Amino acid sequence: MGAISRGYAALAGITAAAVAIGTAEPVAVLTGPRSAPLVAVGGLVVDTVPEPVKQFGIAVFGTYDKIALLVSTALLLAGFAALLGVLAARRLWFGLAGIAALAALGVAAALTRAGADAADALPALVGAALGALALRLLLAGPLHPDPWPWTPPAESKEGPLVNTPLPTRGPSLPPEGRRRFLTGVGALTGAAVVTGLGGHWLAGRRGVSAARQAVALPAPASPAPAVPAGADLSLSQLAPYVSPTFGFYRIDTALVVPQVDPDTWRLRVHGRVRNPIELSFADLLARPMVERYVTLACVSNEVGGDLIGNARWLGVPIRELLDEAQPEKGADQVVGRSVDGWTCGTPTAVLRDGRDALLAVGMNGEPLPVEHGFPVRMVVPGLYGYVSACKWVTELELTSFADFDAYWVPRGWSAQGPIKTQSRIDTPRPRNRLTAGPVTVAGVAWAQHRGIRRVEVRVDDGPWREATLAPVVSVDTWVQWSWQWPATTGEHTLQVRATDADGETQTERRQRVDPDGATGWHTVRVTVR
Ligand SMILES: Nc1nc2c(c(=O)[nH]1)N[C@H]1C(S)=C(S)[C@@H](COP(=O)(O)O)O[C@H]1N2
Ligand SMILES: [Mo]
Repeated sequence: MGAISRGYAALAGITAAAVAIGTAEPVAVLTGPRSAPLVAVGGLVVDTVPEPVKQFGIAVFGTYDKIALLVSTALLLAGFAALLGVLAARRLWFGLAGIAALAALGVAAALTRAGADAADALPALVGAALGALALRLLLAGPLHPDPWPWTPPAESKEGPLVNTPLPTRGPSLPPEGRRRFLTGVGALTGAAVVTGLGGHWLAGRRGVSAARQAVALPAPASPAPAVPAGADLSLSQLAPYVSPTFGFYRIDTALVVPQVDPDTWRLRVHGRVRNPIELSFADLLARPMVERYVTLACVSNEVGGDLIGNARWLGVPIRELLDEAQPEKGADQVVGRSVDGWTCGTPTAVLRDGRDALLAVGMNGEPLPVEHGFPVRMVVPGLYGYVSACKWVTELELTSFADFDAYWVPRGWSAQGPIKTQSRIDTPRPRNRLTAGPVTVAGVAWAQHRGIRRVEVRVDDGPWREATLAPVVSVDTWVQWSWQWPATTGEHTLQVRATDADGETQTERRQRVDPDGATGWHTVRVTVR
């Protein structure tokens, strides 16, 4: 074969990678979206990268961290594939060995995911085989731009040739050869995109949104108390008292949302119990349901952050299931385990102390949205989500804190995660145009399961002024507060602090979100003209 330019060789490598990734997708329709190589490798990265790197990623990309991860994985792969193409143009087996190494990574990633079986190796294997085929076609087969082998002219009998022509590089390839190669690249990439998107679409159709639509939630035996008039101050920049389901913050390690069929879903309550239980979704729905407003909060919420939301949850008290299962003495931890292997560890005592800890099936009057844990999740008032709010939950295992570390604990987060008292200024915001005169300062404050007694605001390190608290449904939700500020022209600093019902005022000391939640007073700088 004639030599081709590096650019062409790199293009061949990238095309082969696209074919591998794209053709793996339809295979993953059969074996599940988490076995698709890009997602499997991304998931492995999520579970294994050091915590500071992940924090950096979240800080930089915010809630787009997952897309950012997939895109950067894809870009890294493209770079590697380009290099492989260049190597393969010299020796085809270099490229094939590189593809085999990538396939091994994809297989390893797919097989080490929770609940994986041998079939999960298929997408990476099929993709790699077709990617290798594409590489061969482009670099050592009929799509090569110069398929007529260039062979050095035999030494003439008349003596050594002096002006032996050197092999031509890319630019002087026959034009019909270039056309053939580039058409091949285009066709293969097109096929990769079509199978990739098609497979992705099919996988989506195999999702559980239809099953979710079909769920008829029972009426609660114990309905939620009505939201008192005035609980919501209805200010434009202030978070509503009940957070709309669409837009409710979402935090989890799942690169693809687990699709759990309620017909095959099972919950096992097992481990250190005298009486293990197993429930189907129908069994769960047949039990008396409780409906409660509970404000969920993420330990990764920065001071002033919005990883918090209040919803009306419908579900079965976890306490009742534990009473039936009869935990053994010393089983001080209940490990909630998701279908994707994620775990959280909740103190058994907290789940049995009478608070409304729920195995929830409904959110704001509808079945749980798939990304919020359909068909069943845990909701525990007073604890951060990472130690209590297991989505797509399928097991409650009784164990002890000494015997088992849940997902985030070996990654540097505290095993115990009670929510810290916090408050936030929602209005005004730094860029608002303010004019001198009365300005409404308002926000939310929370100390779930203890309740908020007092919220205070101060301006420019002046005296603390007590804000007015709006009524709440219960101590398990946040509260809206407001204060009328007689604003004067100039730059000002607004600060807020809350005191919980135990009389404990939130500390001024700034602490990072890890290991057990941020502290400090939310501070907003504004300009009044
Ligand atoms: N299966 C699973 N459940 C999970 C998580 C997760 O990563 N996987 N994250 C937890 C965390 S850290 C939080 S804050 C809450 C967020 O719940 P939401 O996404 O419904 O707001 O879910 C919790 N439940
Ligand atoms: Mo969280």
